[in-house]
Amino acid sequence: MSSLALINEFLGMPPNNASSHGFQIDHILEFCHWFMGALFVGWSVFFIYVLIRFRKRRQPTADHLGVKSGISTHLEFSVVLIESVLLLGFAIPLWARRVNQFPPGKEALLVHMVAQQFNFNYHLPGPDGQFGRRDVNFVSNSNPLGLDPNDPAGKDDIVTSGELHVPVNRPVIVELSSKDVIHNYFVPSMRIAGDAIPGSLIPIWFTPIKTGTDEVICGQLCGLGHYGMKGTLVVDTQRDYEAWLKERAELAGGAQSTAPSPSPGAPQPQNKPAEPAASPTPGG
Ligand SMILES: [Cu+2]
Repeated sequence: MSSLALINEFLGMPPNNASSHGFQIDHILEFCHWFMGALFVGWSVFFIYVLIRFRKRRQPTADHLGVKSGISTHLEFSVVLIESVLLLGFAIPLWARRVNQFPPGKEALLVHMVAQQFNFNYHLPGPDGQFGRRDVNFVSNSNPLGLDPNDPAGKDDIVTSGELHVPVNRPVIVELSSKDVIHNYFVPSMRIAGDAIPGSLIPIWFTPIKTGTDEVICGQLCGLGHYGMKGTLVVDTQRDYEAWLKERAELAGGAQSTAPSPSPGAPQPQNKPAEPAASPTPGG
């Protein structure tokens, strides 16, 4: 289940699958690649055969009747049949489970991720489980997500940049949005990716099954610094995760007192602030 098929390894899939659903993605990729490989070889052989069999020297005039046997019809029908089974039997149900069957709100950890050129920012609700209001007018260098300093729900919120910690074996829902252009939140080892689009909230979810450090990369060409848009996802044991959370909460508590005043001229494009009510699974 955890070892990667030869063809996936050959095609550059990261071998370490660290999420509970990842093996399903690996299986379907493996099957598709073998099937496409077989089609490629089959059609190539047929193409070369036709070039030789119907060369000008042997076949000076065209045959206007063409092929009479039904083999090609049967072959093409089989290809369509296998592709339909792949699509309707595997790909669409797997996709539907990813986008429709979210884990219940209480069970899952909900995190907001707001991308920007060229970084991943995270907004965590803090001990009260409620996300504070975000507004583009509050965005500044020291307040990258524009947390409203007057909102009591945001007092204990945690904002981090670049690195996110999550506990192992607990579903994580990450709600994606962006401050500037379209980015993509891609965690190859979790076999998950989702676009981060200004003005939209797009939830993705996964359940980490291995502790360790995983790479997060931006999967959309988002500007000159795109190549360097990387982050870190650290999967901790429950104890380590709580220790990290406590440490971040203490840091956030210290930063609250220096919350900046609103700067209406902040050079930020429009970004719909994330309302906890708009989330599919309100935190807490
Ligand atoms: Cu990006």
